[in-house]
Amino acid sequence: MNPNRRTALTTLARAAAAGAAAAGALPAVAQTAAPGEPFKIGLVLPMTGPFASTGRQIEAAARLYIAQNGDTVAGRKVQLIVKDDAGVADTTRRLSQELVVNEKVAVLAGFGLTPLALATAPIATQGKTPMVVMAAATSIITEQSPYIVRTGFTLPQVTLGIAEWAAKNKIRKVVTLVSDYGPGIDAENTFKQRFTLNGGQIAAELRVPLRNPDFAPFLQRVRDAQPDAMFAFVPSGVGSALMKQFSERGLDKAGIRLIATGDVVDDDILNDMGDVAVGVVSSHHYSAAHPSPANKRFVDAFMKANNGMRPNFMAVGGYDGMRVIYEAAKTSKGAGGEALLNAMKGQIFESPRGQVLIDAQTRDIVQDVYIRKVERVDGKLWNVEFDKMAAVKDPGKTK
Ligand code: VNL
Repeated sequence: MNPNRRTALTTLARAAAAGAAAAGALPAVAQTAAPGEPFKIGLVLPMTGPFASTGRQIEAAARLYIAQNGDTVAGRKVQLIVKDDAGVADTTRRLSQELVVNEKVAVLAGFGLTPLALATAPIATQGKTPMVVMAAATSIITEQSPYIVRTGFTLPQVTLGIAEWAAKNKIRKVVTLVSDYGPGIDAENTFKQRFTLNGGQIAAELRVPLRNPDFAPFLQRVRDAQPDAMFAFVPSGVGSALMKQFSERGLDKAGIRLIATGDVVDDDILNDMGDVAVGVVSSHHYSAAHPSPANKRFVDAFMKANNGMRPNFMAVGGYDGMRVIYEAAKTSKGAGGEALLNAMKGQIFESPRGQVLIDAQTRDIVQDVYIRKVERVDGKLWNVEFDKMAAVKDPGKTK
């Protein structure tokens, strides 16, 4: 038996035991909807505002999943309720509360950014409602409620790969530049730890505001430090602005390489970045160019259903999140609450990104992380995978 699968199965068995113990400890709640009532999924996303691309990708993926797998599960009609939080945490929390209290959703899902997920965690706990985090990627999120399950990724998980790659590829001195909030700090810390452990040197650590960032003064500082490379993390959608300024300020001409997490060379915007992106090496859990039949089917169907829009890693987090919800609903026979949550734990399946596991102890995703390089293939830019770290857990969880 493949060792990953063995670990996964052991984990699964332990989860079953943990689930049984937890069920005894918690007060019973009426979570079983009467037959004939819809199975409601509350999808809370930034559909407007600076992070609307994340909402657009996840909603499209959720709708694709339903179109492909049917709109009934466990004999109940699936009702997807999409709410726009515009990327504002107070709004996310209010909308989630309404979904739980008024709509009596079986599950909350979405959560485009870390502050939005953190604001909602107490609602999941109080409402005993499973909360599937499809996008937000700061390590600590899953620890904020026992009802949270994550189907996206974490920044420490995907940053290890590029830190290792850099140290092995003649990059000695690096400046880090990250968005100044949870996932950026996670990326900065992980990169620094792993890169210096392998003999690398960090010349400066720069943190750029999340909202309306002006990269110019920061890039000037990078230039002045004359590193071999700049390591960057910015959230999905923001990479184009960073990339443009990087070349306008002449950093590439000054011989400074750009290395990053895959968020920077996001498939949603990569093809419009132009030649400056060619050659950028990054590490991430998903590339639309991932060469598997399952991914090819996913990318083709997604593009066909969405006017040629290419799916990015957010779409995959949303698509797999729906899969986790559907399969759990089948196991729980349409019941919500604890039964639905427990049936999410330990799921193992082939995602468009490759094999994944929802770790039953941490409720976080375990997955392969790929090292990729931007290349022009048939006139289009793609993140072409050339190496991988297998079955990576969020290293943040071992602290
Ligand atoms: C987060 C992390 C958001 C990575 C992202 O894009 C991202 C987050 C909106 O946790 O806030 O690419």
